[in-house]
Amino acid sequence: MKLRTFLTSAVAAAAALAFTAPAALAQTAYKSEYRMSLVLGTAFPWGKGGELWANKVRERTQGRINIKLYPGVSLIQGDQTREFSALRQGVIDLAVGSTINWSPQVKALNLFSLPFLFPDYAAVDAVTQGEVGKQIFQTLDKAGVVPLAWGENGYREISNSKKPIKSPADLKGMKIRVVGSPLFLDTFTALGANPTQMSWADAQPAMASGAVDGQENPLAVYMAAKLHTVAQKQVTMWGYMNDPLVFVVNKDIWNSWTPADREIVKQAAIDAGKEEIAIARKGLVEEGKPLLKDVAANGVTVTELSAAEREAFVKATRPVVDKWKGQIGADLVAAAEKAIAARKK
Ligand code: X2X
Repeated sequence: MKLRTFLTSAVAAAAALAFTAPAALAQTAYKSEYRMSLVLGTAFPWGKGGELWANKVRERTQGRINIKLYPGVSLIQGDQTREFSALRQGVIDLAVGSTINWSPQVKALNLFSLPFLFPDYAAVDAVTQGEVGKQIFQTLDKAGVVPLAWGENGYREISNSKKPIKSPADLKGMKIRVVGSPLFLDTFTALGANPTQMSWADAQPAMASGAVDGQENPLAVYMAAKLHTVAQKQVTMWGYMNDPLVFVVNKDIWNSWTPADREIVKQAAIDAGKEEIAIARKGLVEEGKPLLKDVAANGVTVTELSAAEREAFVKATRPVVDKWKGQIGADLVAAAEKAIAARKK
């Protein structure tokens, strides 16, 4: 081809491309596989939620959008605190992620980690499914991801290998594994414990070896991970915080999809989120909380607190709530408190 002919056709091709409708362009940019990050796999409600989402998207797009699951946050070598940055940077295409793990990057998400702010599931729903939830989604959007739906890891209960925890005094000096979020260090320090941050991947060997005495996670996680086999024979139901999950997509990936496909992915996230929340609450919302019996059946002592016993934990952690309100946003915390007070029980 002569140079002139080549240039002419190159210009023509560029012009044709420029006039192609954006939707058609986006179509050509679809990847053969999209990568979804998860901390916990499909043995857990969390991973199940990711799987439900991926399957619905594959079916409803007739395979145009094909999502592969990467549990154990394997796309970022198991370091769950890097998940949010990796999502923004495009190392991760989609995620079902914990508000705790993203809270160092998105301060508003610390709302859910404020100790004893959410007394029950109705309180959680009043916040996530209401105006405050929308506001948090706007914050996430500004932070560089596309949030689509809420899910739930669950109410985090404390376990340990030593003794029943009934008061802050029982926690004194106990080495407790916590997630990589500064608010957790404050909470457990206020309770007189000795908190130590580590990833979930490192936590289980640390429990097995006795390097840590205890941890806190939802009972569904405790059961699926069989934490009674790593010396965690004491569980206290204190319901100090609920850990919502968020279904999100990387912005560039989102923009590469047609509006119709975006709608499918969003609706699939909402549907999967609802199903996932029901799975996460299974055994805890029915009469007599049957999950507690399943836990006890493994030779575990399950301690339930009286209102007065629980109040001692609330009181001890009050300064943590006061300290963090400003960082989270006093208005946001006040709006959440108002929504909780007005909830339908
Ligand atoms: O690390 C944890 O404790 C876990 C699995 O619950 C989270 O990712 C927040």
